[in-house]
Amino acid sequence: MIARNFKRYRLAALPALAVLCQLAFAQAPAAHSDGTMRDYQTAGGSPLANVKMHQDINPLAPKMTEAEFDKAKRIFFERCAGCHGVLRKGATGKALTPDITLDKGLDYLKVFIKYGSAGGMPNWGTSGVLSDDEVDLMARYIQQTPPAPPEYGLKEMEASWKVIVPVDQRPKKKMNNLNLENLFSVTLRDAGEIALIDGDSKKIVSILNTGYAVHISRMSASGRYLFVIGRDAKINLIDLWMEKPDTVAEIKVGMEARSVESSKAKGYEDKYAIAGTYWPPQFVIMDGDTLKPRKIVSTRGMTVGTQDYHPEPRVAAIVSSHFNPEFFVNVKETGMVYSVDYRDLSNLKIKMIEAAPFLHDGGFESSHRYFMDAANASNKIAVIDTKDGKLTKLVDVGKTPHPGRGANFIDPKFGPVWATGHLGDESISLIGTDPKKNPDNAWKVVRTLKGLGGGSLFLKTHPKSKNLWVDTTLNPEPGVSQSVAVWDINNLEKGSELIPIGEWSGIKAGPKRVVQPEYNKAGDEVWFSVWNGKDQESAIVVVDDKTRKLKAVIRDPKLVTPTGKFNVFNTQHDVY
Ligand code: DHE
Repeated sequence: MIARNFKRYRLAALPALAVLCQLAFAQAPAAHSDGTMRDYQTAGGSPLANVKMHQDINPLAPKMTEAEFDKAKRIFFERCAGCHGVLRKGATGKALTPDITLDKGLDYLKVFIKYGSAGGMPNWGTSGVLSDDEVDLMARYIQQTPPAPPEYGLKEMEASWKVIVPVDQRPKKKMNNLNLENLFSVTLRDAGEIALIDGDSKKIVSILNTGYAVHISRMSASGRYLFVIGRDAKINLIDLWMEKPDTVAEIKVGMEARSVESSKAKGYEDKYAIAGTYWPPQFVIMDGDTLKPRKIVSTRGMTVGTQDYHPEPRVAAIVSSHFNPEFFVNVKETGMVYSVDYRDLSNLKIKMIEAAPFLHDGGFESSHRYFMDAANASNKIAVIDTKDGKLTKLVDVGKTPHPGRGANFIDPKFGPVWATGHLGDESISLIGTDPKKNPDNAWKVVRTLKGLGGGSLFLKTHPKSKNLWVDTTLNPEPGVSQSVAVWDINNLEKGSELIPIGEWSGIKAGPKRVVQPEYNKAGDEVWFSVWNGKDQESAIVVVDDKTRKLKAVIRDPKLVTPTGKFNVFNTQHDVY
């Protein structure tokens, strides 16, 4: 019965996207069986009698073997911690501590895990990611006292740190014939690799091993070094000047991470790198050419507004100021942006800028002065002035903004704008960004476009383009998630055109979710990932930006689950 009720709430089957859950436990079914839980806990004659059991300090926690506990712990950290937090105290997903979960009971939890919810909890069971046994395992696991993962400090970082090619043995000049400025670093998510693809020939130059479920790539100021970070917090430093670009140093900076960036201020080009971790909640500043860890800073502290202590404020996006020798670090749960002055690491100066929880992703507006920073569950964009180091404005936008780095263009009516799409609704908010010449429009939503639907992850344009491209990767409708919408920025009233990128890929099977537009250096091509399951074929579809017609399809068995694509020049110079 409960199961039937839940079917109407469930999300469509989007297995690989399930990591992007937003709000777990949003819709609560009333019934659950205390009896089931009791029977479960007191079951006699169990075949587990001789098996080593996990000991929970709470006697009400359902029984688990040690092996089950370890397996569930691994699944939790891989699939669930991203939304519910490592300590299960809640983040973008609801808290899952035993005081809550024991009360909900096993049946309730199983249904929720299996079918998901309209609030954004993925349907782990019906999408085929978890078997019924695993759903049962996870429902028992989240009633246990959360195991605290270990801390991870300088000793652990240094133990993992490897300089594979010392600086003095690296090339003194570029040793290959690649057009580096038009090279793309492509995340091969489930392979734990990146593909370097030549933007001119569309050929794969090489595939490099990186961290687990690799997440983003960022460029050093000079355009020589590429930084890639995995969810396991492993960073690869890749030297693009080598005859065959390869990893020259690596380090693991924690247990779970999403962000890496490098110093871009004048006089500090390529000097430092910074990485933020989800666990432990901290960031580390490293030498830019070797990744030697220099300074670790914890982000545990008080939340903005209520000033309650948060034990696990994760580090999300980090941007590097173009004005001052400073990094701007999103401390997600406390809703603070730290501006970290890296001039003197021994006497580190950090300014804590109050924004709003839960800070996730964002990018610069076109002058590169203001960091447009999405506080996703607050439905706000925090405008951070990176020159003066303060909050300029909190702008209300649609439900759960998710801009990636956003899109900058000139709105014919309102002047320069920066745009974000939303996970939670179909709107695209355009915010005025020119306080000097268009002060009346600055830091306001001046226009709202109607996209294809909710579930948008990324949008993009280019200074040379007249198009705004918006994906809807997480939309439950396959026709929508496999397409993108494109607007003429000089005629926004006309509405969007739907481009069937998934179909254009020529791939027949699979969910073919289309994700993340990215331009080439010239700004005349836009690349999309057609993201299929790990064992299915995926592709990259290249569209001629002017004609909006198909230009090329990159298909190769080595392109396993391509997602993010990072053009070297655009990433290096924050062009988007
Ligand atoms: Fe991302 C950027 C966190 C799931 C693809 N992602 C980011 C950033 C953060 C983040 C904090 C900003 C980094 C920066 O700018 O320094 N992402 C998270 C999560 O916590 C989340 C929701 C869940 C998780 O378990 O990781 C998550 N992200 C995903 C995906 O499932 C995506 C779609 C596919 C994938 O490759 O894993 C995905 N995230 C991306 C991409 C960017 C990104 C492509 C960079 C966008 C850009 O243009 O800069």
